[in-house]
Amino acid sequence: MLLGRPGAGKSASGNTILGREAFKAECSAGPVTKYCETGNTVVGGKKVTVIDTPGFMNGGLDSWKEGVDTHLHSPDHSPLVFLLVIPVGTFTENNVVKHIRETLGEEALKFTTVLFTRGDQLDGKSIEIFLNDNAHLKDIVGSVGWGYHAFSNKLPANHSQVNTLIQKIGNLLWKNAGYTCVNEIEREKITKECKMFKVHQKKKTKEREMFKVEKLSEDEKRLRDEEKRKENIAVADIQARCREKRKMFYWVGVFIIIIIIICLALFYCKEVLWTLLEK
Ligand SMILES: Nc1nc2c(ncn2[C@@H]2O[C@H](COP(=O)(O)OP(=O)(O)O)[C@@H](O)[C@H]2O)c(=O)[nH]1
Ligand SMILES: [Mg+2]
Repeated sequence: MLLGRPGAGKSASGNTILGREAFKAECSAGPVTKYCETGNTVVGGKKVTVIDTPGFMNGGLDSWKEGVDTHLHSPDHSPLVFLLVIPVGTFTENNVVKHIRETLGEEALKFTTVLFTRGDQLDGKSIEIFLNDNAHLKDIVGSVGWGYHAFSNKLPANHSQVNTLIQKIGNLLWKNAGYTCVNEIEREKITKECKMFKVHQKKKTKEREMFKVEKLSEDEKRLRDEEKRKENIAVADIQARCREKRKMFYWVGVFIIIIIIICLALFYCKEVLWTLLEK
């Protein structure tokens, strides 16, 4: 995992190790890499996963720590080795070691190598002579467990620099098994968290499925109610129309009966009416 300040050359170093432009590396005032990214390759027959990080932010989000957690929480994770990337000629790396120590514990420094970048800017000076002249950087190198290495990312064709680094890391892993977590208690805590996370995931999936079934039956019920309501309205409508028709037939019947009665009355009373009129 590549650590260091933004602009130190982490992404460029990742690309040099991978032998391709896997990560975006460019000169910028702010951090170019926003999240942890990984790339895989095989060097000297060894599978290597490079994790590029946004690096140390001044008072910002330490997403590189999230990257460490994600890696350690992933099943079958391989041990981690940290490459503390520092460009030669930088004198502002005061707190990097303190930062690693405070975030991951002293143990993490055991699995750290300082990776000097911009080796091409040493003007022919060897990295050893450069370090001898710089007490502060010498202190940093002295604080980490696995020395230093220099890269010239502007000379990616120089594979020997990558091979030497991987060999160095291979020795480190072989001897110390790498940074898996701070201690046994921490290891147990992570395993527990991992289990809890899985249980939580299962519970969430179950809840989601239940919710889906409930929602489905709720939708079905709503549909059925709606159909029933429409049916009731239609029936009520038909009944109302029938009632209207019955009423109309009733009054027409009454009217016809009255007319018949009047006609019959006129027919039977016509004699009487005639005599009355003749008189
Ligand atoms: N000359 C030279 N420039 C480099 C070297 N390594 C990185 N750089 C440049 O430094 C700038 C920042 O590099 P980058 O990898 O993006 O830094 P990061 O923020 O730490 O990932 C880019 O312009 C790189 O080309 C190197 O070894 N030599
Ligand atoms: Mg970067």
